[in-house]
Amino acid sequence: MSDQNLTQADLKEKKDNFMRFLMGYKFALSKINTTLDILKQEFQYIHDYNPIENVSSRIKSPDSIMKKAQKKGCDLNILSIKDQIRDIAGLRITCSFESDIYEIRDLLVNRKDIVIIEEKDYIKAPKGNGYRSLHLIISVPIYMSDREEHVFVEVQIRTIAMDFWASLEHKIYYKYHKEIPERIRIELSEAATVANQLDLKMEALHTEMNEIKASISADEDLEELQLENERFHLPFPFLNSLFNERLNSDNN
Ligand code: 0O2
Repeated sequence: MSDQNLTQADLKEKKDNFMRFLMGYKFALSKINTTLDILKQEFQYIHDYNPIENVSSRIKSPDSIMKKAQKKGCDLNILSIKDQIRDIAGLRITCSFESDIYEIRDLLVNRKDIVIIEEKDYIKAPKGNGYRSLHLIISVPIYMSDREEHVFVEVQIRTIAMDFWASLEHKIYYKYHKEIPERIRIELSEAATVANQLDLKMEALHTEMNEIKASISADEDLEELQLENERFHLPFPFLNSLFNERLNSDNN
């Protein structure tokens, strides 16, 4: 049957199939969002700190899917699109510090149900314009009423500073399709370097404060005494004098 002879019912069936196809991506995104929620709560409980500042997700519009497929020379059928357009579902995780990016990556990698298909590290090797982020293409199983499927999801993990730069760079160039003036390109790249310096500075301060906090909590542990199920406060001057006493008795 040629496309011209399609009936309203045929078109309706195609639309339904496409709708179910997109729903698969929606389910995959909810699944990862739930996974991230669990990781967030676990992390908060274990480390008393939440590395995830924000999570946003989107499904590519049919318009953008079609444009990307045409650009890539991909056939406009569901199987080819599913295989070749791997960012139909996109998820962006913004974290506090650069080291959090790799922690989150590892937490995702270690999940049995998620398979990492591709990884692009634009942090270790930033793009020429200064863009930095960690990109993963992951494969996620989803369970429809009549079948199990695996769909690709693009995950971008970045710090607040990386996100600030990328969002504004996108806005600055929005709807501009000509050659970018050299001076603006250079200044944007310099701004990316400044954002990176800010990341490094904040991470160093965070590490230093963690060390200070760890030593304080070690002191607090010293001042707590647990006898069977009862907790007592052991005043530091008292503890200190006990220590001196042992030294004195050793000296005698
Ligand atoms: P949108 O609307 O953000 O989703 P591919 O997706 O494989 O065809 P590519 O370039 O190999 O294309 O993928 P890559 O490098 O993983 O980058 C894809 C996405 O990363 C982009 O999505 C952007 O979201 C982001 N990105 C990559 N480079 C830049 C950059 O220089 N500046 C900014 N602001 N974002 C960038 P799309 O396709 O643009 O669309």
